[in-house]
Amino acid sequence: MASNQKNLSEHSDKNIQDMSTKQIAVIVSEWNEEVTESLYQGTIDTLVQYGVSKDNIVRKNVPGSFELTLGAQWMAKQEGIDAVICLGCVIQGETRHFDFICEAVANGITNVSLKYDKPVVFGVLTPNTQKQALDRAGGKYGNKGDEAAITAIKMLGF
Ligand code: DLZ
Repeated sequence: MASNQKNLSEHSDKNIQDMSTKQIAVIVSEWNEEVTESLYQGTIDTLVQYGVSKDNIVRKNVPGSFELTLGAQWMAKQEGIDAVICLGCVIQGETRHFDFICEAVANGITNVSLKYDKPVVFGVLTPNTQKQALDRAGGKYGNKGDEAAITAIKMLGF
């Protein structure tokens, strides 16, 4: 289902457990900062809403979405970290950069998750335009940051 048919901020409350002792790393790409800061805000609001302590959330920035994988690996290998959320926004341009970055991040994050046996969430928007990105970063289609947070929470309650 496309995200213009589902509000990214809506979710069921299944598989939600006590989150008060969970430690979550949130990695934020600095490219398309207006979008990624909104994703971050949505992520934090949802984590806190479901009982994650602000003191147990570690934020790290990376220059672009391509670097999310290594950032995720550095955080996932830390014993105290229970889940990692990766936030980025790759906007389709006129070159094949888009394809290379999206594929590398999707594969990279999957590998980190399997290697460290922890949820590593793909909170990366891949729109054609900045407007489509903003529509999904707190706009009319909700916030992918909310979705990323609830995904981490549900996987921790698996
Ligand atoms: C180079 C680049 C381009 C063209 N576009 C984006 C983008 O839309 N979103 C994003 O997060 N990062 C972009 N980058 C930067 C790459 O992710 C990466 O930081 C650089 O290629 C350096 O490795």
